[in-house]
Amino acid sequence: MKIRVIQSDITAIKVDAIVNAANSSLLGGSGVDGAIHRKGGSEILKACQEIRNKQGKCNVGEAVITTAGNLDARYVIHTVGPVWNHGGIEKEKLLSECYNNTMDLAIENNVKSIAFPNISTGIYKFPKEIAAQIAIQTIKSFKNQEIVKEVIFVCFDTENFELYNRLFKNENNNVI
Ligand code: AR6
Repeated sequence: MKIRVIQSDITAIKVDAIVNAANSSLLGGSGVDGAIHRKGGSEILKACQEIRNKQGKCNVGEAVITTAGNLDARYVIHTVGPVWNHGGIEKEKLLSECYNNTMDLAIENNVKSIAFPNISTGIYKFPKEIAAQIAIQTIKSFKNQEIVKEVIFVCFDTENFELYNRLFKNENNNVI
């Protein structure tokens, strides 16, 4: 499994699955969620509404999969990050669960390439460095599976991009 870090708008990436930093309603919002629904079109919202009708809200740390609508991907995997709100170990575990549950769904759906935004580091105010460490550590725990071949961390803001690059550089490799 290769891991890459890029700075981009996630809606412009061509991968099997694009990950959305959603909220529990699954009905859209601002930030990356707004961008994905805007560019992906109404098919994504319709699929989210169908999931809502079946299972109700999506809990923090959980993930659901839908069509990617007009995006250049097969799927969008929506996961709900924790709001930092003073933080704590429970919040850190929930953020890790977002990456875990998203990867589990990707594997179940034979996703070969997947692009993650920096979940919870925008409106939900998770400290970027802690979030990046959790993201990288959790993704690395999937290094022995053989379905997902490429994980791309798509950083939107320069602070996250520089942070991810520093964390990978410190380890002296960005490929596992
Ligand atoms: N492509 C990639 N990353 C982006 C994009 C984009 N187009 N736009 C923003 N980001 P946020 P959260 C980055 O706020 O903190 C929504 O309203 C952004 O720089 O989108 O998990 C949901 O509905 C930041 O690093 O998500 C929820 O209510 C990262 O994406 C709430 O926001 C996450 O920022 C979720 O908050």
